Amino acid sequence: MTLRVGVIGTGMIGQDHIRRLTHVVSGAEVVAVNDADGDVARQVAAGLKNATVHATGENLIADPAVDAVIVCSWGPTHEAFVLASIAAGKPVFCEKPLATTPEACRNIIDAEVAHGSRLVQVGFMRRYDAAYRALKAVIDSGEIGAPLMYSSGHRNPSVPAHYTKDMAIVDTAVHDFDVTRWLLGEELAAIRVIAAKPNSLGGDLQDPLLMVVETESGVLVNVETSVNIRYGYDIRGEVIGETGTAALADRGPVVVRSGNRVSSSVPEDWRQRFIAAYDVEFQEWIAAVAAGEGATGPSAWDGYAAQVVCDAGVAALYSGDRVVIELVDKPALYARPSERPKGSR
Ligand code: NAD
Ligand code: ISE
Repeated sequence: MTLRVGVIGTGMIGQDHIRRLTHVVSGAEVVAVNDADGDVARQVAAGLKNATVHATGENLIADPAVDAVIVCSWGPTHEAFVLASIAAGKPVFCEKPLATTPEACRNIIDAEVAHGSRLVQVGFMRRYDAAYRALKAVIDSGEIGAPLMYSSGHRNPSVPAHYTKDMAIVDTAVHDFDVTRWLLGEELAAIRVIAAKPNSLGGDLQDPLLMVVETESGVLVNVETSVNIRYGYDIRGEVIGETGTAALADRGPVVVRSGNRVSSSVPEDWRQRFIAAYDVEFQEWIAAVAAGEGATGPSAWDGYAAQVVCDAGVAALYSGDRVVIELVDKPALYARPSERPKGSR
């Protein structure tokens, strides 16, 4: 059976996801689209076989021809679209952030808990990347002993003109916070943010930033964001364990030795670096929804936890203080499968 999906937000990532849903992954068809810019939505729909253009995201969610919703609009719009999808009882894949404040994320958690089973998945695609999965497998195997430190480098060649100072934390490092929680299997407990000597190519931005994060068990994590580094889109990760280390390997399928130099390629942007991860992310989401599971990937709790770290990070950036990260109690719905109470999904 083909899953009929509606996509809200047909900008950069919305179009990329529509391409993969239409031409790469199997089991889904984009039957409806919406964008605040109607011309963009109509242009995108023109490239699809049979997609309805809706005037609002709410109309798309209510459309009986739409089985599941994908939200790719700007962050501040996410809460309303995810809540409307839950109210309609439809599975919803929401690009990061789940919502732009911890309170808004909690509204989503409350609605999903009241619904009684998972419907929401957040677009933290790094969990589907082959290199990150291999890194997690090494950590979980115990081969390098207990993790003591983790280093996470997040480098963008440049960022758009509307990118503000806080975005290095809430738009960029949010991925590092999520993947750290996932790799280490624990919550983050405190954060400090230190601005380095500013990159002259970054205008008024405080770039690069160094974030020093402590996990609940005391693992020390450093997150570096450099968002004007020009040479390419480079994602680094290295775990220091008690008896060994494990790191994401350098990318590039080929290494060239020539003219007394060794070189390989660096991706241009997130679309190229994580192209396969996004494909796996959607293939697994489609399978879960088709199996009636609603969602099995990053949850509303994961979206909430990452957002609380972002909030604490922004406070730390402005105050210079070490800010403690405090989460509410985790609802049983988000316990790992083996920990879930019998009868719940
Ligand atoms: P974009 O600006 O290219 O596209 C966003 C689109 O949403 C625009 O076309 C805009 O008109 C539309 N929009 C805004 N408000 C709307 C509304 N109320 N209803 C319908 N449409 C509306 O931005 P983008 O780069 O595609 O980012 C979109 C989302 O995806 C953001 O939340 C961003 O953080 C996330 N994102 C995730 C990744 C990732 O690696 N997972 C990468 C890039 C972007
Ligand atoms: C963008 O929104 C993403 O999510 C990318 O993965 C990230 O690398 C980039 O910094 C963000 O702006």
